[in-house]
Amino acid sequence: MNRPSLEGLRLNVPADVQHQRLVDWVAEVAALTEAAAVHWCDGSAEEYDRLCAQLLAAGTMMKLNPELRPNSYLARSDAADVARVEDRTFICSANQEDAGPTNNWMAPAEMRALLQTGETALFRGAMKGRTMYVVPFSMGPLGSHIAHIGVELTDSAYVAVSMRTMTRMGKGALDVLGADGHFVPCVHTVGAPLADGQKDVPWPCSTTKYIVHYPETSEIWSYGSGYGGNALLGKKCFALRIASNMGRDAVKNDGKGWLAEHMLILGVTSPAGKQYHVAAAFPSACGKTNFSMLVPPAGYEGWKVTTIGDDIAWIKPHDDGRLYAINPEAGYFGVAPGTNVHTNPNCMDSVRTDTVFTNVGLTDDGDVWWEGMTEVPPPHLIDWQGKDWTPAIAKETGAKAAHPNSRFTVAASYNPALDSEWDNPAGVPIDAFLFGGRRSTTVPLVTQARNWNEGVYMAATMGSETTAAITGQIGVVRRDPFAMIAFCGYNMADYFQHWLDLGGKLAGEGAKLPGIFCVNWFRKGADGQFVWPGYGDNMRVLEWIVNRVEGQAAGEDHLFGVSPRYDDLRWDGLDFTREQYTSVASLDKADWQKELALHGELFKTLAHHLPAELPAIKAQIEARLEKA
Ligand code: SAT
Ligand code: MN
Repeated sequence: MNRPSLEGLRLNVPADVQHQRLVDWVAEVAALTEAAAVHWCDGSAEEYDRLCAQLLAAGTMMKLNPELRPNSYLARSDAADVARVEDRTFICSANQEDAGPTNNWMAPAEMRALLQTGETALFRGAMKGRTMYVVPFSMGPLGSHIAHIGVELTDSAYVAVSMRTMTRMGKGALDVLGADGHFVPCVHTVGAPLADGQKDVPWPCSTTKYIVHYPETSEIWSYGSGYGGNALLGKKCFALRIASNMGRDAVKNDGKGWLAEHMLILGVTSPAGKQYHVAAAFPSACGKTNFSMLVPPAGYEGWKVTTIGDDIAWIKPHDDGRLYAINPEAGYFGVAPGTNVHTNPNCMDSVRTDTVFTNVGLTDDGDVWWEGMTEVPPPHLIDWQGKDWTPAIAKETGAKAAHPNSRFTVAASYNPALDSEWDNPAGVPIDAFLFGGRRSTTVPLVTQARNWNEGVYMAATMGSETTAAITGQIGVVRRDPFAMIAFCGYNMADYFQHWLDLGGKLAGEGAKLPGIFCVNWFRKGADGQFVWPGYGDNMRVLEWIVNRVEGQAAGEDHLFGVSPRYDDLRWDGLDFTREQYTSVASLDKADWQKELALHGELFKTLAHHLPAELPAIKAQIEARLEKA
């Protein structure tokens, strides 16, 4: 095979790589970025250890006390590179209309000039002085018919080690690719080239950031950030923005297509031993990881919840008429603050060893700590910015030990609640979809849609109070349809249509569709405190949901769907009064008038392609509200 050799740069292509297109592309990007060296990742443990040692030497990571947190590291990012940058994220489809009104758009040629082809293009020379890592990965079980391969070229060793945890990375993915397999090309640079002899900083990044997707060619180009979804390109960029396009485009081939969703997947087994699968969409930092690892409360002996995935689901119709889901990821990049032995014991177990923590606090004995980990904070620690922190300092200045979007990165295999089928290439059949935002008012604890289209309406009009997972203002309600506002890689109105079409086609073939439910764990009382206990007690809602799927639970019809009355839920082991239930389950007429006006605003924004079914359902709800 032809092994191109760039002037002074060896491509170091492993002998068993047979994929000429891949090699040519690696050569092209190495030439463009003027990388100083190229390393092909094999995904081995030795390689992981070597890269971690390198990151220790560079000061990006430090080793935690091996007695307290074996084989684990703490990384601290640049203080300005701490979350996804939605205002710097672009969908560069040929026509702006295909990106739709909820995405930033730029014409592909214009963006390419800026990033790749122009004389001062940002990627030109962007990897000077750095090694370019070639990171082959599979999103989904190796060889699964639902899975897809990507290759990320990155100049960040932190990204390379994180990709090993978050995906099936290395030789296995290359083997699936073979000599001619399809892969999604993902190019990432921290955007901080090093001049000869220039000393590096612990967390290189740039103040200029571009997170760019070309849906027509399934390409991702990311510039300037080393953090999370900006840089681990298999996650939001590929598994949601590009994959949502792939799933919609597949309609042309098989008439149905598939779904790429911002959903956890869990298994729930009843005391009778029957297992159900639930896929649930919540915005970032609204408890997907906690819900996917739920431990049933006292009173629920015999029930078991197991994790298939905690963030993303790829869902495909199967010959038996059901929708099957895989988790395309292989690890968790979860929010640390608030995680503790009560809120998520399985997660605390998962991160006991072999974990990379980013932007949490460092205790004096070399362990990690974050807000909410223990009731009593340590008397002293080093905060996420490397500064002294004490409870007194925190009280005085409001300084956080851990950044609110600090994260742990750990392989799924460490999760004690991992479902035995989580790696099944065929996926698991979905019985119910849940959609939920963070709403202190208006939206009841749980509501079942009366049919598929009403469910699509619920998901499409979902709102949520913003969190620290994205840069920008926190706590303001924004519409977040399907929890996909930041992740749908094409026109949101067309995406609604895709959901409606898929349900319509499956129903037309006589399939029993999953039930669709809207949940809200976050209603607050007059005192500003959450009323619903949440976490393990969400099992009570989950029980009602699976019983509804079986046609065995009662509920009450209202303007929005069907919800349980107080006596339709089981309260064993919890002291939760009728009054408290009313305050999390009631529908207030004035609140709903305001809410429907906001639905109307969303529909106005999306008017151009909006499926007629949705305003029709809105009109029905309004008519019911009028009579209420
Ligand atoms: O940074 S990520 O996009 O990977 C995490 C999240 O916001 O859900
Ligand atoms: Mn997410």
